[in-house]
Amino acid sequence: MNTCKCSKAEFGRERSETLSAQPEGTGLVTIEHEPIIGETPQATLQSWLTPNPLFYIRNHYSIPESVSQWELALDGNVDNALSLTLTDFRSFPIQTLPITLECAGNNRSDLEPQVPGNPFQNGAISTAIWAGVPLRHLLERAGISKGSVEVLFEGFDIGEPAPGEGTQPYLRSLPIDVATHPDTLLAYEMNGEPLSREHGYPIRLIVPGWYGMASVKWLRRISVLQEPFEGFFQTDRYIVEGDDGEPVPVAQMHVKSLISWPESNAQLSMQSHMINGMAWSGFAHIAKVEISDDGGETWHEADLVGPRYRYSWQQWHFAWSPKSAGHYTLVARATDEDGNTQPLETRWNSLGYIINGVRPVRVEVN
Ligand SMILES: Nc1nc2c(c(=O)[nH]1)N[C@H]1C(S)=C(S)[C@@H](COP(=O)(O)O)O[C@H]1N2
Ligand SMILES: [Mo]
Repeated sequence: MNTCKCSKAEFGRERSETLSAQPEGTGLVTIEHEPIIGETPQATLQSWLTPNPLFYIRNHYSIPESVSQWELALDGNVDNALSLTLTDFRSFPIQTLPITLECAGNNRSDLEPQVPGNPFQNGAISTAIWAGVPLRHLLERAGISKGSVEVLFEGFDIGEPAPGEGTQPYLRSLPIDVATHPDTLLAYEMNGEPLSREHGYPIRLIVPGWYGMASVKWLRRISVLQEPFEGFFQTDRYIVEGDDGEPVPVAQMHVKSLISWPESNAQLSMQSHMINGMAWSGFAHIAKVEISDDGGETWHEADLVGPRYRYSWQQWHFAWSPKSAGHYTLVARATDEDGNTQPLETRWNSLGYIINGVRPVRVEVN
């Protein structure tokens, strides 16, 4: 019996047309329209790779107008300053890596008491295969001079970060050892496609393992510094208070997991269900994920499944057979190979960063 009117090939074409007809960002859960900020929908968090149109977007300023005559300056404390075109980039070595980006403010809306800032749920995280040139290759070409401590990255986007701060580009720096790490990329491709405007066309920085704020989009200038950079997004934002009250910069992603399925308030039947989700850490591979169906009283180890890479999240699943009808509180807890375990409670901080406490998912079985 042939009830389908379309051949497989036609179906494929139809699908790709639907996908490309969708402007980037429209399938996201909108947090803000201008500048555009959106998170990945819950249903898409089941996919190890995030489709480009559903990759979360976080911008501080409006997306810069399309950059004609783009050139990237590499200057500062270097032996030979460089000016690079896109054609130059095509002649450099290419490195391709699957890398998870998580916004430092992901899950901010879970904090109690509430804090200001984008009220993200758990979708300010996505994974793509990034391709580009190791930054180190260009820094070696330019030659880092003696006395250098950091590398500063400037985006083409400009605005006033807070009232009274004055108009300035998005600026972030990295310590020299992170900048020269072989996996720190100047990326121009995302899942096999050129970067879209939303995600930093033509070139962006990708700092594997770090929260998203480090991965500067729309790069215009890279400068080697002899002093630590103290700009707004380095010292006023993306810091948390340490135990001694001193500000600690936000850097690597802390160990964390999420339950992709089931969703909160799901009604489930009395049978076996495959609970699934993701786990990640900027410090090391994931060692284990544990699941509890009683809000954290007892724990059971989940199976780690799918691809296993250093900088991308780890998929996991757990076959769960509820013993009786009723309400359950499911929680997942990840541990990485450095021995870091996801805390049961997030450490509250006033700017709402590094929110990695376990997140209960309440379901009803009947
Ligand atoms: N130039 C520039 N780069 C930027 C930002 C920005 O506002 N401007 N936002 C940063 C933050 S906070 C995050 S979480 C990531 C988000 O990258 P995405 O929008 O491609 O997901 O970009 C980072 N790079
Ligand atoms: Mo972010």
